[in-house]
Parts: sequence; structure tokens; C-alpha cells
Amino acid sequence: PDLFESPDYYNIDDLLTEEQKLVRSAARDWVKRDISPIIEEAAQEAKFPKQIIEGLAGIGAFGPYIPEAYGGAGLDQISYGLIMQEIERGDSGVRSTASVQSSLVMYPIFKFGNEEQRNKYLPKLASGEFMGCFGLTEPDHGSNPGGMVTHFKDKGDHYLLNGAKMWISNSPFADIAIVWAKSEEGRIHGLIVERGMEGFSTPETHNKWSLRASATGELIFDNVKVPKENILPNKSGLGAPLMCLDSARFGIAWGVIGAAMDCYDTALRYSKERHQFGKPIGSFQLQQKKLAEMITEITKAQLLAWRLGTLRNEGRATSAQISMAKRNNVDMALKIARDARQILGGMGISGEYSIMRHMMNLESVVTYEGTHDIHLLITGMDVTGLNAFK
Ligand code: TGC
Ligand code: FAD
Repeated sequence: PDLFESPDYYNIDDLLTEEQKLVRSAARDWVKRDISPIIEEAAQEAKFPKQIIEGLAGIGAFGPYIPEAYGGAGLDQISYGLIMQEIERGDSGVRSTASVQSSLVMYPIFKFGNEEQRNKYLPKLASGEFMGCFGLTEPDHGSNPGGMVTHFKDKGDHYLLNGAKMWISNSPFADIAIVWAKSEEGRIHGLIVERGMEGFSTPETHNKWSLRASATGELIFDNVKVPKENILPNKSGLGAPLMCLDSARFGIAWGVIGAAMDCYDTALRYSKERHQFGKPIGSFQLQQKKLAEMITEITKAQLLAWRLGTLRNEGRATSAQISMAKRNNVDMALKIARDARQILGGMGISGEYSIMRHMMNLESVVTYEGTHDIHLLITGMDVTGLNAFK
């Protein structure tokens, strides 16, 4: 079938620069060639396809907006968004790997690290020679990361780290982890923990029905001696990891549009080919309603993402604006995946088509990086000035 028609109902391409369109094409071609043919099997087997790391680095998916001096692609925020969109057209789990590497590992090292840390890690992360993960969530602290109990003590020439993180994307194979932990004073800091440090282990989480092509695991710290030079010196407090989340949530707001587009393309094509009662099912009003609403919602999500990208490029996007786009766009994609699956009838549950995989993946995306509820409460707090969390 003719993959990836990429609906552009409102001529949004006119709003993109030539460079942004080139970046998007390169990512789209790579996903079509290297992800689409292998992803269903990887998801069925619940295996992260490690062979794609080089290709992800090749399309600039690792640190798209990190300056070229540190190995990044030096691109703008809309280009970053478009890369995430094209990758997630293939699979949300692959986009997760790229989101984590870029926004949750490279970004904090770039933003809160010193020059030595930037030079030591960023070029290797950009090329995929090093893979990273981000440990914020704990077994008892998910939506409320400020309550974390993972902590470190100053032992003179090193820090002694104890605790555990859970639900960590990329953890089973990551070379380094950005770990958020409390000091003896109760202040949150970021530490760079490297695979191989004694007392550090990363058991994989099995039996997921979602993001099966992405490896998820724990991070366990049992008296891990972390060299003092591995602390990120330039920002502490919960605001530091939340700044990383702003960047990743922005990428997700774009990424899920790709998953939605793939579901829409597939359902539209199927609705014209599949005949029942002597007619294509796309000629029935009930199916047209679903398709018309899908393209309307995709178009609204594209405009939200584009405007947010422009605000990010100008350094003006607020965290609450990012929350609105993450929440709206993930919900939009999840609803489209569910409707598209129905349009395919029984075929909708088959791995012959990508829709059920997208649908199951999006059940994680609506939960991670701040749940649907949490982002609603962030908007609620922003417009009322009243905090409903506590
Ligand atoms: P609160 O008291 O409101 O804030 C603490 C400090 O942080 C500041 N702040 C922010 N700074 C930067 N960016 C933001 N978005 C910020 N939001 C708040 C705030 O000003 C304050 O600063 P200061 O200087 O006064 O201390 O914090 P709270 O404890 O009430 O929590 C607020 C809440 C609930 C919104 C926040 O904790 C939250 O977002 N919870 C959701 C947790 C979450 O998103 N976890 C994600 C884990 S990582 C992940 O899921 C990766 S999946 C990756 C993949 O595979 O793609
Ligand atoms: P909880 O916080 O226990 O929430 C349970 C329910 O309660 C939710 O519906 C929530 O909306 C609701 N709720 C919570 N608080 C409130 C409130 N104040 N008011 C109303 N309702 C509320 N984390 C990382 O640090 N790094 C990663 O790389 C990472 N990758 C992930 C990959 C996958 C596949 C998954 C599933 C998760 C990942 N996470 C990661 C963790 C993710 O960020 C958390 O699952 C998420 O933040 C929610 O936390 P929780 O699961 O503990 O749910």
C-alpha cells in the first residue's frame, strides 16, 4: 500500500521553511524504509530493535536542537517536532527512545551540565554511541515526583546513592542514566550514573501490552558511589527535571500527530477499498462522520503544535501551554486510533495493520510525561490561579 500520505488539509506546509520540510522528508523516508518493515515484528516480540539506533542518529533524532558544536543537529523547535511526528508515524516506542535521548538526557546535560560534561557525553549521545535514560518516577511517586525518596549522601570524595526508579524508558540498555535524587538537605539534583558502577542495576519490565518495541525497566541504586564530577551543577530543585519534561512534552505533542495521521491514512484507504452491502464502507454516513472528525481533529492538533513551536522558537512558550498541547494532542490521537480500528472491523485487531499497535502505544503516551488528568489540572491552575494538586 501507498504508505504515509500525510494529510495537510489546511496547507500547513505553507507555514514551514524549506529546511523544516527537508528535515521532515529525510525522517519520513527513513521511517518508511527502516521502521515500517520491521516494527510490527519487534512489537510482537517485545524487543527494542537496536539496529535502528544508527539510523535515528542519521536523521538527527538525537538532540535535534542541541548545537552542532556538541554533535547535535542545531535545528529549530519545529524541526524537532516534525522529526518526532515522522518517527511516531512509525511507532510511539521508537519516538520514546528519541524523546528520552534528546529531551531528557542531552537537554539536561546541555542546560545544567558544565563544559566538561557536555564535551564528554553530548557528541556520543548524538551519534548513538551512548544511549541514555531519565530516572524521575519511583514506585511510590509518579504524578508527584517531588515526594521522591531516592537520595544521596556526601562522602567527601564521592556521593553515595540509594533508592529506586520505575517505568524508565531505555533503562535496560542505557549506558548512562540522568537520575534525580535528593541531597541530605532534601534538595533535588541531577546525577549522571554510568552503567558498570557498582551497586547499579537496570532490570527490564516485562509483560507490557503497550510500547512493546520500547525497552522499559527499573533503576536500582544500592550504595552506588557516584563521582562528584557527575552531578549536574547548574540547576537544582524540581524545576530542573520539569524543564526537561517541557521539552519532551512538546515533542510528544508533535509526535502523536504522526500516529494519528497513520491511523487516519490507513482507515481512509480501507474505507474506500472495503465493500459491504455492495458499496465501499466509506460511502456510509457513519463511517464518513468518523473520518471527517479525524481530519478535523488532526488539523486542529497540527495548528496547535505549529503555534507552540513558533512560541518555543521565540522562547515564549509557557509550561501550561505545553501541557495543553500534550494533553489535547495525545487524547486526539488515542480517539482517532480507537475509531480507525473500528473502521477496519475485524482487520483492525490484526498486526497486518498498524492501528491496534498505535492504539496500545498511545495508552502509555496518555499516561507518561504527566497524565491526562495532571495536564488538565495544570491548565486549571493556570486559568484560576488555584492549585488543585495539594
Ligand atoms: P510545584 O510546587 O508546582 O513546582 C516545583 C518547582 O518547579 C517549578 N515548575 C516548573 N519548572 C519548569 N517547568 C515546569 N513545567 C514547571 N512546573 C513547575 C515551580 O515553579 C517550582 O519552582 P520553585 O523554584 O518554586 O521550587 O510542584 P508540584 O510538586 O506541585 O508538582 C507539580 C506537577 C504535578 C505539575 C508536576 O510534578 C508534574 O508535572 N507531575 C507529572 C510527573 C511527570 O510528568 N512525570 C514524567 C516522568 S518522565 C516520563 O514520563 C518519561 S516518558 C518518556 C518517553 O518514553 O517518551
Ligand atoms: P499515579 O501518579 O499513581 O496516578 C494514577 C492515577 O491517579 C492517574 O490517573 C492520575 O492521573 C491520577 N492522579 C494522580 N494524582 C492526581 C491528582 N492530584 N488529582 C487527580 N488525579 C490524580 N518515568 C520516568 O521518570 N522516566 C521514563 O523514562 C518513563 N518512561 C515511561 C514509560 C512507560 C511505558 C510508562 C507507562 C511510564 C513511564 N514513566 C517514566 C512513568 C510515567 O511518567 C508515570 O507512569 C506517570 O507520571 C504517572 O505516574 P504513575 O504511573 O505513578 O501514576
